[in-house]
Amino acid sequence: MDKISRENYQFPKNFWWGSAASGPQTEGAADSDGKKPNIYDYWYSIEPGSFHNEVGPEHTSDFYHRYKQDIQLMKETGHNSFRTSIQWSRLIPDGIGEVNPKAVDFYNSVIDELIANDIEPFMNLYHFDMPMCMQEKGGWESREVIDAYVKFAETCFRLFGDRVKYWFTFNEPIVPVEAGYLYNLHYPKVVDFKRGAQVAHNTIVAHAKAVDVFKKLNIDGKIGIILNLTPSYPRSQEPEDVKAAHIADLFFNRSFLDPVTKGEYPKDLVEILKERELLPAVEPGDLEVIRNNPIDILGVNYYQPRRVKAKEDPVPAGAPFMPEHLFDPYIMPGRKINPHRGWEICEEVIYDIMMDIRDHYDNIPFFISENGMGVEGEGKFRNTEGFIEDDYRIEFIQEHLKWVHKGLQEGANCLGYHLWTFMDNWSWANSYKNRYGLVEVDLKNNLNRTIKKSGRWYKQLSENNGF
Ligand code: BGP
Repeated sequence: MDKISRENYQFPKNFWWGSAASGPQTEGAADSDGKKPNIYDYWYSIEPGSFHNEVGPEHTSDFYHRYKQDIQLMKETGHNSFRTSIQWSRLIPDGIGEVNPKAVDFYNSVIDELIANDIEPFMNLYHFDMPMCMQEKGGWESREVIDAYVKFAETCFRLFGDRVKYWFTFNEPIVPVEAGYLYNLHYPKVVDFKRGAQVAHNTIVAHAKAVDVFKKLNIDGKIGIILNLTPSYPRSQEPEDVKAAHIADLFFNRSFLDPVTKGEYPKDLVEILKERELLPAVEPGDLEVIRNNPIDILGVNYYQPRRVKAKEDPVPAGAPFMPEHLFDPYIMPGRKINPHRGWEICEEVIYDIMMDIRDHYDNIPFFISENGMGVEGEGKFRNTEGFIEDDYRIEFIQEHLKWVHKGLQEGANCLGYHLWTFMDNWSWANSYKNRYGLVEVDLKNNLNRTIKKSGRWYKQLSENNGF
């Protein structure tokens, strides 16, 4: 891997330094003050064993009650911006209809408290958390749910759009497709590519309609989407490997990136699906609303690349279609791995993403909306003063930021960097297994918060606007 090293790395004026989190992973109070279950609350109620150590989403980190203290900790760790999400199942507990006044109070207080502390609130509207009552109607497979989501989005814009200037319709919308409709990881655990494709298309329509409403309301702010980009690298430059990487990229990156930025699906992806009769149902007006509503700003979550090679393993006869019928995963010798998460760490890929956006996506404004390192058993790094010395996290951030810096120097339109995440939080089926925070949350001791070494370092990073 190339190495870059300079004496210091200065970032542009007003660069965003902060972190990302989500409502369902931090708020807790899952059945308090009128909130109704989302799919994770429900899934935990029927299958607690599917969650690491059987820790469910009912309390998470209790941000619902401790947000004031937490926002002070954000200040102490140098945040000038912070993303979280509004839980649909809290704001509109029945999915559609009545707005929950306690939820309005809560989100108003969070937004006001952030602003009072000079922290720009970024609000996301969907972080995998489908209200259970909407899942019962078919979730993203249902057109009724698209309409309900657009109403929910409009309600948020009207309630909070006077103060929130950065809006995001979805976080990683491909994850519910992969986890819930392809790979049997998360509820509803369907394994059916065509249904997954329908979920993907309907999500994109819901996104575009929400952007449309936002524009029509003339809100003074920007709207976008947050995508997890996992660039595909071929094993070699042999044409078959290169083609495999291109196909993987179509499925896992460009399926969402192209429609939300360029207003249309990649033609070769449509061809691949058409040939196999896997195209989702498209209603009149869908392609138009997608075409007419490109985003203002893109959030890029970057964790790991995807490495692929030409298909070698035969596909069992009659097996239902999966994208992996068109390429094989490739384990690159010598790759660097985060053993706790099993994800490759390859810092320079963040630069490749920046160049791709510059060169192929009109250099649209974007920011790194998530990047981070989950580590299990961090308690062993606690020092005698009682805080965790997570030097590996500081190094992880620095090594990525060096490449972000290079991308900026070469003209990428990157506006900031948000770490995943502010404090250790609950993470779907992994619960609290891997810790990502700048701030430790002590599950054994009243959820006490303690700033880690990385949190102290992050404050300097932000104050110096570089390192
Ligand atoms: C992203 C999600 C987050 C968070 C993060 C870390 O995909 O947006 O919600 O979970 O990944 O992943 P994990 O907690 O599964 O290790």
